[in-house]
Amino acid sequence: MDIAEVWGNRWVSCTDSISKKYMQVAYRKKSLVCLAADRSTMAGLHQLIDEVGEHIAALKTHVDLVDDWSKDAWEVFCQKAKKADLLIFEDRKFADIGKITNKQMGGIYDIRSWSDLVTSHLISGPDIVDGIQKSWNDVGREGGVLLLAQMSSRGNLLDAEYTADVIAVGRDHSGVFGFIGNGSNPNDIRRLRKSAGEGKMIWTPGVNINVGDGELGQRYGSPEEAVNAGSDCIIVGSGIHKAAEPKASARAYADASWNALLNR
Ligand code: 5BU
Repeated sequence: MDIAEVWGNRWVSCTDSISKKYMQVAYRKKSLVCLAADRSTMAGLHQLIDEVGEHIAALKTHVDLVDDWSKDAWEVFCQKAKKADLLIFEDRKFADIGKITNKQMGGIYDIRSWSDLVTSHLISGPDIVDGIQKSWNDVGREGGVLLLAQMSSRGNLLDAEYTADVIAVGRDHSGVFGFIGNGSNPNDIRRLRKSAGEGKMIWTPGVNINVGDGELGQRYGSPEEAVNAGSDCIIVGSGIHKAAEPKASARAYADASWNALLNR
């Protein structure tokens, strides 16, 4: 099957360059997996790319949880991620007003200089997206914003009305790459896909082969069901980085997500 057949409507409707890039990487690697690389040392992070890089399409980071972070070490790490054909996604969950978020893309971590994607809440209004886009623009780079339309954690306050408001802004905004959906619940994903239409990505955390409740309010749904319901990328953390054999586990998530896409 060629790439247009594999991705179907999404290939036709998601025309921005980062969506196309993601779909191409996923197609090359036969994997719709974004690894949530939640390790707190640089060595642990390097080890993850070495072990599972070939089975994942994107790498999600929390740059502020790395104990031995330094600017130089991070640069080397990002180069390694690019060499491994990975999109780099900082899950920063911005929430401030546009002009402050614009500055927070710089600062000590300088997220604008290495991220291809970032997450953002829309609680402060639509200018946050423009603030983020301006920061990439300032350094001559391109990036995409994933808006939190839903979350995977128990008791979160993103209700159906809020989700609809986020979609209404994000659907037609060229700076919005797509939406974060609740990977733990296929019905939530299905509803989100229905109102978001075909023209935006839906990426879903809260995915694990062992479904059910996780640590501290996290919830998990199955990789196949998430993709069947309309997710374009499953975000998997501990299911891979805490597995006894991360490589075999990454492979299993890649196969599950890829086969589900082919069936979809
Ligand atoms: P886990 O180990 O697969 O539970 O890791 C999930 C990751 O996804 C972790 O980095 C979270 O910050 C991230 N996440 C999430 O779990 N749920 C959400 O709604 C959002 C992000 Br948004």
